[in-house]
Formats: sequence, structure tokens, C-alpha cells
Amino acid sequence: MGAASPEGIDPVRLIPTSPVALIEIDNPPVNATSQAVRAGLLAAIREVDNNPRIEAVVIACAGKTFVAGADIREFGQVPREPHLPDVINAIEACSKPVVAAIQGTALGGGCEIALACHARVAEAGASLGLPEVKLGLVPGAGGTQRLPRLVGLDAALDLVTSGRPVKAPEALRLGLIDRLSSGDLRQDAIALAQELIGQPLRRTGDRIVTPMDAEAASAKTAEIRKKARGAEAPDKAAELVLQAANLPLQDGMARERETFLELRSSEQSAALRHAFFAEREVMRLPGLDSVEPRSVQKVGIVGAGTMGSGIAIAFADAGFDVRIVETSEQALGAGQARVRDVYDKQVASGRITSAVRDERLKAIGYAVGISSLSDRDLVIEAVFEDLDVKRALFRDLDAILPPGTILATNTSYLDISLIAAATSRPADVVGLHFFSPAHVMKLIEIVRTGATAADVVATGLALAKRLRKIPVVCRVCDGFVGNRILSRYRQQAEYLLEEGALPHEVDAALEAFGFPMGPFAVSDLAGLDINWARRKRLAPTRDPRERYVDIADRLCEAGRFGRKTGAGWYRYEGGKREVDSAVTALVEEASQRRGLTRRAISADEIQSRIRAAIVNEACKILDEHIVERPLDVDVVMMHGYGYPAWRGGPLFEADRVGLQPILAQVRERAAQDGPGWEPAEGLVSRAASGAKFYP
Ligand code: 3H9
Repeated sequence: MGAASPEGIDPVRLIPTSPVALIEIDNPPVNATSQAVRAGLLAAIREVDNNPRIEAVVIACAGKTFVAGADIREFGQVPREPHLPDVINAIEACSKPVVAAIQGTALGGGCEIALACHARVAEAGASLGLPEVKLGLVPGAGGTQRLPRLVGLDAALDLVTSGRPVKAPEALRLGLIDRLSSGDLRQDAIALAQELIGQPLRRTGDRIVTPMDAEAASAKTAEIRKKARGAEAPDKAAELVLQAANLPLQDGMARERETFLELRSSEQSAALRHAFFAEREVMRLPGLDSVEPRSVQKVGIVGAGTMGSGIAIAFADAGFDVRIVETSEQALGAGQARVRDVYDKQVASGRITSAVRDERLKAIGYAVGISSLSDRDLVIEAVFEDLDVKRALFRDLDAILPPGTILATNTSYLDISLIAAATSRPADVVGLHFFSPAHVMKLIEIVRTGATAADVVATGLALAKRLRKIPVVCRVCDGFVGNRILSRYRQQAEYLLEEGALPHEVDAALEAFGFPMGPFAVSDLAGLDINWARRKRLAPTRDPRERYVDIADRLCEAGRFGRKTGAGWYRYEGGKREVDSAVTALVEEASQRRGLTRRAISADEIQSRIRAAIVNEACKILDEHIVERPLDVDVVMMHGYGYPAWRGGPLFEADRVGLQPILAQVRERAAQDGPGWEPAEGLVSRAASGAKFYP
């Protein structure tokens, strides 16, 4: 029984076994609660209520996962009955025990279904969570009211406002589930359902929530607002969770529904939904659908520095066999210590067990010299950023690696075609540009040269999926997508300094925009020396008419390389960043040298100039076919550079802001700042025709 989906397939089945029946949801790929699922569930629960032979019921899912949420694709449409909160209320109100059997992920509406069941059993590897804030929403089917009733306000505030999922063992500790499955999930759920027959029903909605004292609550909400960096959903979610202590379930749910519907049609939610689908769309590159990736299991990494060891950890975490090589025992030892340190910290913070650490450490081998890489399927180079060094290394690798091995470089700027040309197999060479720390950051730029084989690009995408990272395929240019845009907006940030702003004012304006850190704070963290080397490399070819600000060069000449030297754009005492009068003096001198009278610059002007710089460069990247789609740029900026996801990335946002004002700003910059700042053709033509990046 159940309601057929538009395709005619029945997504909910009731198997009326006695005494414990089974409701099975089968709506691939993730069992989302589409209209047909909601209707089917409601009908099934009614049947359970009415069928005297059924004394209890288990709700389980076909496929790999429990219900992963409401159907996000339906969010742009008018809500259709039955609404999820009503279905879920019917589950809770059922006169017979209902047990959720959870595998995979019980997220959003799926978690809300589980919360309303009278008991929950989960596989040890399952996770549960309310990730709605990541889509600019609050849970809309009782999550903000039932979760605190099960786990208390503190934990509920943490989970609902962060969207963080918890693994089943933690869920058990929190009281979110009742039991871990010992192996056969459905049997365990049926056994629990059987135990509950004849006992008073444990309805989550009937439970009482211990309130939080007012001072603690306001401190907590202030902290949540700060962390949200401009995203509006976490704050609203916190308010609803706190109300669970004062309002009866139905009143709390009515408020929750109102907020959910309001946010569902908000700009922020539209942007975050765009981000969600864009992150998946980047995987689907036109023309690569039928290309078979190469098989990769053994990975070699050349260079055990911060980048190399981070990449090694990322691969070891994903179950690859990894070998790192260095040029000396000493460098190798330092790399090994770095890897160990990362894992030790993860054990100390409870993220992994010491057994998992030991297993991952075992997956990484170490050797001096590249000859031990001859059995590898993929070798990634993460050595010093110098073209000649990399070319020489690739020549040597070419000589020892068997045919078919993929040679990848982690360069952030260099011309990969020139590196590939040093080998006899440019088709096997690709850029795999990880972001630091490589085991944490989600983004990978997969850079293909004109010669890179299609199956090598497809392998890059397949690897990213296994690493649980987000890949963006692009072509070669200086800095690829992200660093090329970053250089532009850093440059604009430096112009702002010359004209009157100070580093902390620029950083504060961009942090208020929603970036986790402003560009000067970021550059202190990354180290100023890296870009200094690049500027020196580019100096001979720099257009002499280009407006060039040399404050960063002067900082470097003074040995101020950022945090690691205790000073850069800021001064660091005890790790805290502080405005440094020496930097203010350098900035003021720079204005003088340029003959500029310093003026107060508003946060608005800073944000709009930086946005224009980003959008214009992004358009040039599209014009030059470095990437094919606006979404590729948006994903790079959100996942590699902290562009606020609630703005949907720079190009999604540009459509919202309007291209005319952005173009006007770009034209003004071109007039003031000269070469390099000319408006991109794609920006001019779109602004003229009214075309959008996302039609
Ligand atoms: C909500 O529940 C609101 C309620 O509180 C209130 C309602 C009233 N809908 O990620 P994958 C698609 S808000 C529609 O590649 P994985 C996805 O687009 C929702 N489609 O797989 C992809 O399609 P395609 C709260 C969805 O194994 C395919 O499924 N829930 C949805 O790496 C496979 O996805 C969430 O926010 C959806 N809800 O990861 C959970 N979810 O093949 C969002 C996925 O065409 N989902 N799809 O590209 C996830 O976090 C991950 O998809 C998941 C699986 C962990 C489940």
C-alpha cells in the first residue's frame, strides 16, 4: 500500500506482519520526503492504527540511507499536502509503538521522523543531524522542539545551530537514540518494538525541557550569532530551541513552521540551496560522463612539508596506500613527525580513536629518494614552488614510473603545461591543487593542460569523491581560478590602504561581509614570503603601467612574514592579532609616495570595490574558458576562500546585486587603477543585455 510517486513507483510500503509490522520507505537516491513519501507514510501509519493485528511498527528505509531530509528540489514550489509536520505528528500520536531503524544518515526531516518515533535504533556507522541551517532554514517539522526534549537545551542548541551531524555512538550518549544495532538493524528494531508492546508510549513531545537561565541563554545566542557571520538561520533556530522549554509542543511547532516558511523563501536560503546543488554539479563535467577513470590505490607524494603531509593524511584517511618521499632522512623525519602530530591531536580531541590513528599511520610509508615510487598509480608532487625544480623532478619521475601512472603537481600558480612538457607523457600530467591544510579543506582544483587525457581528468574527479572533497576542473592560467581572483582582490585591498584605509579596517569590512578572515589577516596566517617570491618572479613581466603597491614588499624586507615571525600586517602577542603602529606608518608613507591624500573609506565602499574586483576577474576566467560554468567559480570561492555560502558565491550574488552597479564600479576602477582592471567582456555584454550568470 501507499501513494504512488509521479513515476508510478510506490515509495512507501507497509508490510503488515504481526505483531510487528514494517513500513519501508524506498525513494532513491536518499529517501527524501517528497510529497509521495509523505502521503505514503501517513496512509501507512493510519493503517497501523486501524489494523488490530498490528501491535507495533518499525520504520525503515531501503538502500544505503535512512531519510536524508525533505526533498530540497521541492523548496522552490508551493508546499503540497500532507505537510511533513502533520505526518510526523501522526507518527508520534500513533497508538502503537513506532521504532525507527536508522542506517546511513537521518538528516533534517529524516531526523525529525526519527525524533517523533517512540524509540530509535541505529547502526554504529549511522549519523543523525539537523543540517537545515546549512540550507538557510530552520528544521520545519518539529526538530527544534523535539530534539531538546530528548537531549536537553545545550546539546540541541549546538546541533541545530551548527547543523553538525553526530555519529550513532555520540547520539546514544546524548540520548538521541536508544540503542546501537548489534549487526542486523531491522531485527534489532523489531526486537525493540516487540519489547515496547503493552508499555506506556514514550512520546517525545510529552517530555519536559529543563530551561536555561537567562544569562547563559543570552551568552549562548551571542556566541551563535558571532559564529554565523551574517547567516540568519542559526540565530532564529536558537530562538526556537530555547522556546521548547516554555511552550507546549504544538505552539512551539507553530512558531517553528512560521519561521521555516519565512526562511524557505529568503535570499539566503536560495543562495545556500544553489551552493548545495553547485557542489554536486561540479562533479559532472560536460563531455566526461562516459569516460572511465583509471584505477588508483597506491599513491606517492613527493615532499613532506605542510602541503605534502596534509595530502598524505587526506589519502590515508580515505583508505589509500600512501608513500611519502623526501630528499633527506632529516626532511623525512620532520614530515613523519608532522603527520603523527596531526593524528595525535585528532585522538586528543576525540575525533578518532588511537586504533584508527595507528591504522592510518600504518597506511603511510616513508622513503628517501623517488625510486621507491615505481609501483605507484598516482604520484603527487608537493615540492618547492619553482618551475625548474618541478620540471627536473617530473623528468626524473617520468624515467622511473610505469606507463599509465598519473603525474600530478600541487603547484598553486605555475604553468603546468611547461611542467608536463618536461616528460614524455604530457597526457598523464594534471594539476591537483589542494588547499592548506590539505586534510581539512574541501576544495581541489583539478587543472588540465591542453594535453591532459580525459581519463586523467575523470580520475581526478573520482579521487576527489573518494577523498570526500569538492573538485573544480579548470584550465591553466596564473593562479588558476582561486588564487587568480585572490590576487586581484588583494591588490584592490592594497589600493584601499594607499587611499586611506588601514589593514584592520579592510579586514573588519570583509569580515562583516561574511568572510571568516579579511585578506591581511589571511596573508599573515599563510606567510607573506610565499607571495613575495611570486611577486619577484613576476616582476620582470609586470606591466610597468600597472598600479603596484609595495607595502607588502617592505614588510617582507623587514622580516615580517606574518604570524610565524610574530609580525606581518599585524603584530602578534600571545597569538592575538593587534594593530601595529609601524604598519600604519608604512601605509601612510605609501600614500605619500603615491601623492594621495588619505581619506576615510567606508565599509560599504571596501565591500563594493572588493566585490567588483572578484566578479570582474571571475568573468575574465569565464571569458577565457578557464572554467566552463559560473558555478565552478562560485564553488571555488566558497570552499577555498571563505566567500560566505549564504551569498551563494560571487556570481550567484552578482545576479542578485545587479550587474549594472558592479560594472559601474569596475569602470571606475579601470579609470583609476589602469591596466588589469578593464571590464571583462562577459560582464559588459551581460550587463548590456540583462543576461544573468544563472538564467
Ligand atoms: C529538511 O529536511 C527540512 C525539514 O526540516 C522540514 C521540512 C518541512 N533532497 O550528496 P550526494 C540528492 S531540509 C533532494 O551526492 P552522498 C543529491 O542532489 C533537508 N535531493 O550523496 C544527489 O543528486 P544527484 C535536510 C537530495 O552519499 C543525490 O541525492 N537534509 C537531497 O555523498 C546524492 O547525494 C539535508 O540537508 C535532498 N534532501 O551524501 C541533507 N539530499 O545524484 C542533504 C541529497 O542528482 N544531503 N539529494 O547529484 C546530504 O547531506 C547528502 O546528500 C547525503 C548523501 C549525506 C544525504
